[in-house]
Formats: sequence, structure tokens, C-alpha cells
Amino acid sequence: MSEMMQAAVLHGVHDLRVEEVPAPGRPAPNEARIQINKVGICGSDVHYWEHGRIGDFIVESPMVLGHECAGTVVEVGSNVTDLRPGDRVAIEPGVPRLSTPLSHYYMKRGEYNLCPDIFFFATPPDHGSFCDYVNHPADFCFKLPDNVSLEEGAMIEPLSTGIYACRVAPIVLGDTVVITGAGPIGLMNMLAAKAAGAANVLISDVVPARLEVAQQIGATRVITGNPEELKEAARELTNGRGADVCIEAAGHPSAINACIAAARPGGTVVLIGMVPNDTAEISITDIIVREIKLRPIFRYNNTFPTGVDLMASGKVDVKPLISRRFSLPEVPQAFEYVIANRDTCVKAIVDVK
Ligand code: 572
Ligand code: ZN
Repeated sequence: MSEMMQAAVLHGVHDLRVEEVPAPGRPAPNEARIQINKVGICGSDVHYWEHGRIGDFIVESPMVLGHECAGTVVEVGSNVTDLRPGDRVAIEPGVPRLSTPLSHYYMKRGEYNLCPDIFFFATPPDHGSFCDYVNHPADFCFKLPDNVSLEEGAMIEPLSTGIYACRVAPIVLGDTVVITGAGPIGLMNMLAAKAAGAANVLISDVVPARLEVAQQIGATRVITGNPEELKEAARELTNGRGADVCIEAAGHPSAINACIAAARPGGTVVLIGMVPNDTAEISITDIIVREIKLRPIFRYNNTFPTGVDLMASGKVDVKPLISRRFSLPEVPQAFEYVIANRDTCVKAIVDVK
């Protein structure tokens, strides 16, 4: 009989149960068996809990939630040489399955986030990591140095979106950067942009409490949801040019337009936020005549080593973003808490062990 473990399983809308599920068995040759220690609650976990789906990804059978995680290696498969029991690791939740030539194509290009058949924790039908143990490919486990905590390790995943946005934009030394949305993703992008050398980071949100956090962690200027003010502020800081890079992390058509308006001619707008109803109206003339580059990003690739280094070197400090901590049995209450405190709770962390 297989060993059992605790997991937070989504059975349906608003039906999240902490229950016994079979624990994974011995790790495969390329895998490590990891005791999960810390898992952050992501907006997508909450979205599945509230709606049972994100777009075409529908929770059709019970699914373990959670994908922002760090843990401790307890056993390694026979081919694993660079990890050993006791190592503390950040876990990258997306692993390409390499089941088709197309997946191999993108893997070889280093763009493995675009592999059509990718495993990703807590994306239906793949189970997540609000549980005691996972078996995970060792290549997707990143050792944490002694001065990086397991909580910080769990936050490398959400930081990854910011690292990737900065890399693809790209953000270069001295840039003026606008970010719309001061939720966890907007704030992670702000930390990454500052570490990438941005001279100014302006951030907007409709919720003043979120902007307070942004201010505390080093925003040059915070703006309460007024596109005109955002554009003017970007121009003031750039001799009238506009922002070099705008990062849209609010997930609203008006924020996409605010980013386009705030960008300088030749600037880049990075699109991260998913918008309600999936559509936004933008002026094609405006983006053509000013050569605004629109750059959507889908998750990230090759960002975890950078995340570890940024934290170990002290260039990025994610600790001020931790708002509350919960235990694994408290996960259902944690979700209620996150929803009830949307405006003030940046990152809730589940302390599994
Ligand atoms: O940390 C990864 C992550 N990705 C999010 C949201 C939250 N966290 N994405 C938004 C939803 N998409 S998706 O394509 N999908 C459900 C697979 O609509 C993935 C990226
Ligand atoms: Zn996420």
C-alpha cells in the first residue's frame, strides 16, 4: 500500500479540502523527492478556487493547488549527481514533457515555456504543491545558499515573471520604467526593474494601500490609477520623452492603454496581466506611428538561477512582501483571508513543514 500525505485539494468552486492523498513513490532516475516546506498563494490558485477555471484550463477532477514552492531534498534518483538529501531548493513548477518534436524544438531554443505540452503545478490537469512531498526533475530544482531562506526560495517563482519581463523588454541601466498594477506581480516586477538598473520606477494602482507598499520598497513615484497623471509623470522624468519600458501587470484594458500612452516613441510595453473578457481595444495608428513594441510574456524561462543570485547577493529583497503565514491545514482559511484582504495582503505563505 502506498504511503499517504496531506494535500490541499480543490474539488470544485469554493470547495478546497485538506485531506490524505497518496504520496509519490521513489523518485525516477532524474528526479528528486522533495519535502515541501513553503508555498506561496498565487492569484491563479485563488482564481481556480473562485471560478474553477482560468480560460480554457478547467478543473475537471480534484486538483492539488499551489506552485510557488521551496523544499528540502529527501531522496534523489539514480542519475542525479548535483543534489543530495538535505539540500534546500527552490522548485521551478513548469517542466516541458518533450512528448512531441515541437516541444523539442522550443526546448532546444531555450524557450521551454513555449513547449505546447508543458507540465505545470496546479494547472489542470497537473497537481500542484500544497502537499508534503513531490517528485520533481532535479534540473528544475535550484539549490538555495545558506543566506536565502525557504520562504524567499518560494518567492523565486513570482519574482521570475519580473526577471523575465526585464530580460525580454529589455530594461537597461538608467531606464525609466512604468508599472501598472501594484499587486504581487507588479511589485515583483518593480524589484526586478530596480535590480536591472532602472533609474526611475513609477507604479500605478487603483488601491492606495498597495501603493503604500510600493512606496516602502522603493518606487520613485506612485500614482493612483490616473492614466493622464502616469503619462505626465513619465514625461517629467524623461525630458518629455516618456517611459522606456512599461510593464502591464494590472490586467485591464485601460491599463494597457495607459502603458501605451506613457511609453516613449520606440519604447516597449510588456504585457503580463490577463484581461477580463480577453480583449482590449488599442489604437493601431498610435502604436505604429510611435513604434511602440508590444511584448506579451507567457510565464518565464531560465530565470530561477538569476532569482537565487539576486536574493543571495541582496540585490532583491522580497521579504517585505510577505503579509501572512498559514499552516497546511489552514489553507482553506488562508484562501478566504486572501480574498477578504485583497487590498492589503501581498503574499500569503503556507508553512507546510
Ligand atoms: O506563476 C505562474 C502564473 N502564471 C499565470 C498566473 C499566475 N501565475 N498565468 C496566467 C494564466 N495563464 S493561462 O495561460 N493558464 C491558466 C495556463 O491562462 C498562465 C500564466
Ligand atoms: Zn503564479
